[in-house]
Amino acid sequence: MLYPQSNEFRDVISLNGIWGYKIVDEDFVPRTKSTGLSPMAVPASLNEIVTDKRICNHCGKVLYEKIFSFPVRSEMRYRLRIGAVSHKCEVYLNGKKIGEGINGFFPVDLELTGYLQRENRLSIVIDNRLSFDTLPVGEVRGGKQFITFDFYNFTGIHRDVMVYSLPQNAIEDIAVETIVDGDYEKLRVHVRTDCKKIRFSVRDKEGNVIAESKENVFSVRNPKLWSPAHPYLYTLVVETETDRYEQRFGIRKVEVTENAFLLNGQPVYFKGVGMHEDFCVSGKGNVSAVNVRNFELLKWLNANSFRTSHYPYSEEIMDLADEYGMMVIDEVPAAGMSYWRDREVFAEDRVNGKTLELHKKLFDMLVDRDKNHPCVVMYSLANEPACNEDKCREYLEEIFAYARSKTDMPLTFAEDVKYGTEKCCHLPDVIMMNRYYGWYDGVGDTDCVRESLKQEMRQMHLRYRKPVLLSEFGCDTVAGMHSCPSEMFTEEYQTECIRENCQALDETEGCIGEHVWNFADFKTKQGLTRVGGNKKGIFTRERQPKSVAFYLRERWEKK
Ligand code: GCB
Repeated sequence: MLYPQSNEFRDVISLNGIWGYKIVDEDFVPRTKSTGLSPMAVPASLNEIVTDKRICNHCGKVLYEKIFSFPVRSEMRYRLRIGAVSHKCEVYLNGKKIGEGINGFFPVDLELTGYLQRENRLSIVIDNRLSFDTLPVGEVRGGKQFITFDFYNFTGIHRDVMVYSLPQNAIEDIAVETIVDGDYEKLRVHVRTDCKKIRFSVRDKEGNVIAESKENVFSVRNPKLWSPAHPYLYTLVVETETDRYEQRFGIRKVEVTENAFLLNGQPVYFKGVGMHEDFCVSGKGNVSAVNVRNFELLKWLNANSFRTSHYPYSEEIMDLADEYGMMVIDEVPAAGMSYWRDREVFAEDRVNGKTLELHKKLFDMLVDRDKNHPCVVMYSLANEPACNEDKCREYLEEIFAYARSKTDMPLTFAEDVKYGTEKCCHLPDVIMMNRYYGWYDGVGDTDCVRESLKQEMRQMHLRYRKPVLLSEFGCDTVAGMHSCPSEMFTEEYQTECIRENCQALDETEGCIGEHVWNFADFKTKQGLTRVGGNKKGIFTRERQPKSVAFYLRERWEKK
């Protein structure tokens, strides 16, 4: 599915801005214009905006409505695109249901042709409840949402909403496959359209045409490769008699060996962070200013990568990652599959075959959405599933086999169970380990960090003969809190703990990188260990540095 674009054949109309919203009953259907709506911003999370606690904590359905009109041209096709709605939704136009969304982190893209009138009422009935039939998973208990994952379960329309027009016989999809062939790079372009006559051309960064073809397989001479140091991007222009689409792409090759992750044939070390789409007031809403600020800070840190923990991020973020040269570990929204504590989570009445089917579908949707981004160097299939459970092994074996049948890209998942009890590390190409030595493990003790971490990573690497990446480590830190000697929650402790972790990694064979948890402080559900959210950020939620940022900036400059 292509991102909407405007040119002489296509148009995009934004529906962002102020919508009306209200809480609605279970069986609500927006047949007629609703009354009693209050203003709400789109994109944004309503929980960060409202002042009424009941609305903030509402678990169930919410109506969002917007009236719009524009000059409809009879020769065009029209589609609606909602970048993301958390979590499920039913979409109505002028009282008629036109489709639904099944997950909070993917676009909902629906046909509008034939439904549009002079004035239109777009109604989106959001269901924010999580269950074992959704991803991430959760459970409604006594009318309240129970979750085990550690980020706030925001409700809202989180990404851009637009109506876009397409010509008849539009170009429906483009996939650019790059194949290294001596000094040339062969491109194989897969296009979905009803048109037979297609022309391809490739423009370099300066806009010069460097290749043209009527066939879908052709060469680019002496290509400039994409990498964090040189994030070179080309533009492929696909033209038919009635349509044109410009698809950005980059040429790069990724491989995994026993000890290394190779980008364009060279070992690369991942320096970066796990992140969240999270900001004050906007919540999970896509805000361009915040996105650009985040990338400026990543560059300032000398980072070269991040993981989209724990769900796919907006397309705007993926575009910026291509441009800024950030390698992305692109994660499916499979979180919450551990720490249920009472009994196993992989069970007939919990994470089961139905969850797996959804998981497969979402993997397909992720690859379909992100396939042309050179920044994506690896897909992550889950965060911290209970991989000490036998049924989890069976489940992950299935999802890994499925994903491998769909992509050649390296696959991974983040695991957090102690060496010796893990049952799933034979599956990924790279073993991502989330470890909190000096925090959850060795509370207040940074002396234990170095040896414990080194030993566990070495054991993992030797047993599975795969590269290992420390995908989460860190400690909660209240900005501005200090102590000498260092104590937990102070900036001194965070720097000390992270330094100890990093030094262990410098001495660990097969270690291909470090992702600090987290880029910035973020909102979570309330809990005894969360004072105003998770405070493991290198930056505050407002995006100002804590002391550890200066340590990492210096370390990563040299690394
Ligand atoms: C983890 C999770 C992450 C949490 C983090 C923490 O292992 O993957 O989602 O936020 O720990 O801070 O506890």
